[in-house]
Amino acid sequence: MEGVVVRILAGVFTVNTVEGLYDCSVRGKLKLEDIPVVGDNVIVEKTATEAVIISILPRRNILERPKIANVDQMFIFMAATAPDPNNYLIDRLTVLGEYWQLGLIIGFNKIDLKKNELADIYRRLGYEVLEFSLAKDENLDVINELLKDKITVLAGPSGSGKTTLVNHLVGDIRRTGDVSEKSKRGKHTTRVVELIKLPSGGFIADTPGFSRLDVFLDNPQKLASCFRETQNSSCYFQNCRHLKEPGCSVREKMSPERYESYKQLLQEIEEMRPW
Ligand SMILES: Nc1nc2c(ncn2[C@@H]2O[C@H](COP(=O)(O)OP(=O)(O)OP(=O)(O)O)[C@@H](O)[C@H]2O)c(=O)[nH]1
Ligand SMILES: [Mg+2]
Ligand SMILES: [Zn+2]
Repeated sequence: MEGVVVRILAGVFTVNTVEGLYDCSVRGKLKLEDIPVVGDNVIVEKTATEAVIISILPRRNILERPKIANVDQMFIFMAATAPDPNNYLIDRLTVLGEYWQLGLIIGFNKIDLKKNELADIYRRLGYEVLEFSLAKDENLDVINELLKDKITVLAGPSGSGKTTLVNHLVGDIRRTGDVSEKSKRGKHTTRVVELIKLPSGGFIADTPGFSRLDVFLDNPQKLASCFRETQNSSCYFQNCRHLKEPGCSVREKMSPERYESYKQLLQEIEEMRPW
């Protein structure tokens, strides 16, 4: 029987199959080769007393942190305020998404509280951008349609409303957290990686991860190519870092806001692995 690993907790692998959810162990022989991760398509063998994962089907991709396989798209989930949106965080996540070749959706929740000003920057780049208020139940049809039959990871700051979205979509009561009055920041309420089955088909992962830039960019050209506005322009200079070189065509393609993020990311990556 085939299924998708939706949760791993204390050595128990929960697999979604056509017959429902099964708590499985992993066959010893398979463990020697590879351990299933959330999102894996696996073959489960069922006996009268237990269910065992006997093999893992080939992965289309695997994200490192949070560890999830076969991801189709990332839903960058921000709030118009509380917490305030931050274009560096969005850019960092779009870079991750482009690097992993995921589909990208950028959403701004809580527009009942404040008008959001960042949406147009990303619309101009050609991204799918949504603005909505979960408190007012707006735009859920559009979101449902975009998530249908896909594996989507939610990524965004604590308190933006990721779990609130999941609760709206599946009508399930998961813990949401208040945003602190004082700091206007969330409290990292969600802590485990789990795929949640959507009524319309597909899965969504409400993830606590994405705190680090886990991309293995071994040269600055690769970072620039993750800024989609530069994709059709190749820089004239070899090994250009697109910083001060006069006439650099890559730098010219980025807006000032995006270029600030590029410089910051470049610095971060260079500190991580100098070349
Ligand atoms: N005003 C307003 N508040 C909202 C809206 N959506 C969610 N909230 C509130 O925002 C707070 C945080 O929501 P959560 O869903 O817990 O946020 P989260 O992104 O899952 O946070 P972490 O799990 O900490 O990463 C809760 O008190 C929600 O009720 C909205 O559209 N408008
Ligand atoms: Mg949450
Ligand atoms: Zn250049």
